[in-house]
Amino acid sequence: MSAILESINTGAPPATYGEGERPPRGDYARARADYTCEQRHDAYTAVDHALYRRLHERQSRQLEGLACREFINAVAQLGEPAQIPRFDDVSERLYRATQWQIVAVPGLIPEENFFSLLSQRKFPVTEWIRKPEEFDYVVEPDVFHDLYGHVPLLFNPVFADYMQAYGVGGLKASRLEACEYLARLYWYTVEFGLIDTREGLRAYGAGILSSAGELRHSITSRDPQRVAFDLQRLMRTRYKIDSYQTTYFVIESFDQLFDATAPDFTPVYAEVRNASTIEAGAVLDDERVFPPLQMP
Ligand code: HBI
Ligand code: FE
Repeated sequence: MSAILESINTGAPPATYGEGERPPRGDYARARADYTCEQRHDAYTAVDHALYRRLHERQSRQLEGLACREFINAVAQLGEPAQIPRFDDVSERLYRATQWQIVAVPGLIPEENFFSLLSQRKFPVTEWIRKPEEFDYVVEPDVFHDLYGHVPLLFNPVFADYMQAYGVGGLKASRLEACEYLARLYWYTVEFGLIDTREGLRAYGAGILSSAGELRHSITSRDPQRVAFDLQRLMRTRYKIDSYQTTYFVIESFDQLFDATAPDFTPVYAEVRNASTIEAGAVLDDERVFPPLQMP
């Protein structure tokens, strides 16, 4: 877990931060007990709005043939990118579609609070936006990553139910000391998941869909391994937080993802605990791997 998240989870800033890491951004003093806060829309500057628009337009130009259809169909629900959307406006449309809403948070929040919000069909969206010099990469999730990367798929009923089930599972995992396994599940599905469609491989993970470079890389590069989704195998697999992924897990459908995570995880945690950890980028003998997509 990153030092930033560590500091938020324990409430005390760690003695030292990894290089490039610094105290969490965002104004936590304004947050309520559940870590939500008001979106101060008037506080955004013209530079912030222009940056959001540039990020949105750059990403939207390259979705066709790389992002899953469900994502492409729902991006327009965020509203025109002329400025950073008002979360309440997006929530109105989202609630009508899948009874989800988005809530503003100052940044990364403790896992318990994160799981609790998801279990209530509330998606936490970071209020602040990166600086122009962070156009290509920002260490912590900002409003563009959370809003553009995560929110469109919450308009898909099956994925929306998966996200709530994930939150419910997370609250149980906290008691079972299995947050690390659930963090891997979040990472390899919600953040960096791929889906196999009739038209070929497509991205559905927010970390890919909000990244200028990783979207094409995840689908067409020969470097990473693309492995068929298997819950236990996934939970055994480490991930990298500061470079493109070397392993992606591929689902057949959002139904498969939801069904795989519907049963109680306790037996799965026991199997994972007794099995060896798998390094990112490794391929096991008998597993199905997917070739990269040949782009025209
Ligand atoms: N907080 N705001 C926010 N957004 C996240 O994506 C997030 C978080 N806290 C914890 C967390 N993600 C990860 O530990 C998940 O794997 C639970
Ligand atoms: Fe995210």
